[in-house]
Amino acid sequence: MSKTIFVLNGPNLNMLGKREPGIYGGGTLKDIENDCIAAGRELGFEIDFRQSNHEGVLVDWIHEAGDKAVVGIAINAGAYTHTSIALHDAIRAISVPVVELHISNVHAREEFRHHSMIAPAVKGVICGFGTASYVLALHALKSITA
Ligand code: CA2
Repeated sequence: MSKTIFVLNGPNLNMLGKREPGIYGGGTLKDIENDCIAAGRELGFEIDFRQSNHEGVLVDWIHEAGDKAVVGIAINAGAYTHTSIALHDAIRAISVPVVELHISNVHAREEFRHHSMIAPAVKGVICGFGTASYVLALHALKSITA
């Protein structure tokens, strides 16, 4: 039976590779998806990789993960990390383990990025390792799932 992981991406992450390479690196979201698929193959996970600029769509996908009994979620919620009670509540509403991740070290940036609305609802947080944060999040999910 395949073990599916949702890798969810929030607003503006579709812009990776086009702007701000000093903060987020020069790779595209497609490059990150390919890295996740390769890591998933090694870890025994099938990767379902998605991006949306819309908060409600992300909420729906979190609910979908709960309904489908997906093994885990790795989420880079982008700026919604810092604002979204809806994402916090959606994560709390499911029993699927969730790892929050960020490409940049949000704690070394502007103060408004220091607080995460979703951090209290997730298993753990990975940030600051560039796009490798995604692969590290998959390893974290491997370590906490059977
Ligand atoms: O470091 C991260 O992964 C972030 O989640 C990225 C978000 C930011 O709002 C969070 O504070 C930290 C931003 C998403 C990407 O934004 C871009 C903007 C312009 C060009 C490329 C990407």
